Amino acid sequence: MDVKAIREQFPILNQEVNGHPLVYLDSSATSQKPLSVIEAVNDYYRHDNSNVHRGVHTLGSRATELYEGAREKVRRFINADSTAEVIFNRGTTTGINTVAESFGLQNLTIGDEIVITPMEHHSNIIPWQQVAKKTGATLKYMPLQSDGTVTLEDARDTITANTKVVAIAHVSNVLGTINPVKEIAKIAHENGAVILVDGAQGAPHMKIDVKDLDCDFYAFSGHKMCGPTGIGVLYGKKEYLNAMDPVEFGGEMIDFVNLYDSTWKELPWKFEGGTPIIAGAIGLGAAIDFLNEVGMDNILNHEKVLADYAMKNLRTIDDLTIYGPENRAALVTFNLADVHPHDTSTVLDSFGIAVRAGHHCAQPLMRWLDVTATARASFYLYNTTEDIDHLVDGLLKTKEYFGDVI
Ligand code: 7TS
Repeated sequence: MDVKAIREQFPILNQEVNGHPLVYLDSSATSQKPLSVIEAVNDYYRHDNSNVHRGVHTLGSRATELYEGAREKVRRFINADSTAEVIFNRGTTTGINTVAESFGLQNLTIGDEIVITPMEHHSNIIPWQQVAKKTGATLKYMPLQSDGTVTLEDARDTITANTKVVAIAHVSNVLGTINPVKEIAKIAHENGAVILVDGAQGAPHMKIDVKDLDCDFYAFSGHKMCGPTGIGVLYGKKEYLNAMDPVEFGGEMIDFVNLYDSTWKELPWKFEGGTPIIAGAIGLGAAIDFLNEVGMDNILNHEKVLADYAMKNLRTIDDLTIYGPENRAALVTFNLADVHPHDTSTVLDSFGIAVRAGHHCAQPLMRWLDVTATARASFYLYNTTEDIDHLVDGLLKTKEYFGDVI
């Protein structure tokens, strides 16, 4: 993989921040965008902007073709059977909320169980808390091992015949844990439950085959995979999506509207009420073209090298606590002695190094780790081992700066 050539596709990376070349290590929060994505959105607004699925004028047809063409690109990217199973929305959060509000409220009742893990992002906790409150179902947590992994044995113990939904992150945005979602899907199905995979940190970094994983739902966000903000995807198996009620009602999603009753369009439009995120979907299509050109396997291999290099080198820093398992995705969450992670990230920023600090929308996991917050460096296809050298150097300087605290 020619990382230098890849970096040239990302104009934002070519700048100085606080007098230093930018070292962007916050791709788990949002990735940067290549020129082809920026241009696809620009071209759409310059030449083709129109609403979709309405009227018959030329711009409308072009916009519809581009929008539906992007859906086909997503279908191929995740190997779904049909574009009917690819719903465009605002992102992972919206996808999980759709499944919770629709499938969850329709199918769960007292005595049923929802199984999640303590490593989930708030987006994959709160919707299920709400379903549990509204239906009387019980929310259960699979335990975590001390390194922040789940075992299949624990999955088998936690998922029972009463479990109706299992919802789990493909990859933890804090620990970098890569969960065995294919095996957990099998356990869920053996118990008659459906499985939703939160793919926010999975889809950007590895080849996703929803048929091979055999997950019933897979939610992800365009902005973390080189696409624009505001666009996301919910994949769902047709048999479930067909039986689910829409959660947003209005234009675009209806077939017939009578005075007191209405009927819905077929999939996937039933779940796309209102004017959709047209430019976002087109941008996501361009992002998928870009990722395919680089190759998802190449991206994964590159990130594995970065993750190993980061672990090896960060470990040489005394007083740095690293959280999560050895075998991990390309992100490292840490704390430097008693220095508050906000202070660590502020000092790093003064050297042009962008990392995220805080609870990472995973407060239950912070409690499990027994910390209030952490700092996190996360990597993507445009990062290099030199970026990690800068991070290590920056942390050593941070340590020096806060010497009296440490
Ligand atoms: N699930 C996981 C595992 C995530 O990492 C995130 C975002 C979401 C869901 C929500 O995605 P959204 O696009 O709907 O907001 N994670 C992060 C992060 O780690 N730092 O900023 C956002």
